[in-house]
Amino acid sequence: MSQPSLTIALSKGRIFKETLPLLAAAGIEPQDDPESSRKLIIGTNDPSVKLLIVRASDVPTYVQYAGADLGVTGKDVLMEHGGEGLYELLDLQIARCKLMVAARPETDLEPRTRLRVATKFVNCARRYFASQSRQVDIIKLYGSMELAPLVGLADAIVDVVDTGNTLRANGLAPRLHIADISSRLVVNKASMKMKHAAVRSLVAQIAAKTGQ
Ligand code: PRT
Ligand code: MG
Repeated sequence: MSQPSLTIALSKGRIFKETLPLLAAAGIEPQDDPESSRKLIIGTNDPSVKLLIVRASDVPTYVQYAGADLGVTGKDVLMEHGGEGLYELLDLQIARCKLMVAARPETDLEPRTRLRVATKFVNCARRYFASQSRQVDIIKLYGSMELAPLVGLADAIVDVVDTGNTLRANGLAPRLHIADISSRLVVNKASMKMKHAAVRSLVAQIAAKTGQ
């Protein structure tokens, strides 16, 4: 019997770049570079494995609905999505950053009125402040969150932070730590059953590379 095919959803940019050595450890080499190619389905040297190039925040959705068998996605994106329909298989320990509350250094984060928080991570933000027994007003944004406190749209933002340079360049500072973030290998629940051997073998080779 021929091997079942596997599709892996991932985003171009940092996740693609940092996933390449892990795929290589499993003997998988992409046939195109998503940075220069316009193809959304990229073949590999292994005829049974294809890569799907999707928006970072769409990876869990593709995997949930079996648009892809597997996916590589940040824990931030996974926390925001909720994780329905998929299993988290491995912490790939790549694309590390922190999910933080950031604001101007002088902003009182415990004001007498409700704090206004701008973010694309509305579920994460709501859960975090609820866990602190804080009522906040959440304003959904899709990008450039750092601008919101500068123009009075919000008191604070929730965003991922790596070096902190972007915050600093905009007069903001990381203030409250929500979670340490790294990318995860996720699998569709049905694919885990139907393609168990192929998924297991891929996971074992990647796990060996990450030292797990
Ligand atoms: O860009 P797009 O809107 O399509 O999606 P995305 O921004 O979610 O995708 P991408 O590829 O930028 O990030 C994918 C994943 O990488 C995220 O989900 C995180 O898990 C992880 N990651 C790691 C980061 C960063 N580090 C990071 N620094 N994601 C985003 N950033 C942003 C940060 O918010 C800031 O705006 O990069 C900018 C530079 O960060 P500093 O702190 O080094 O200045
Ligand atoms: Mg980005």
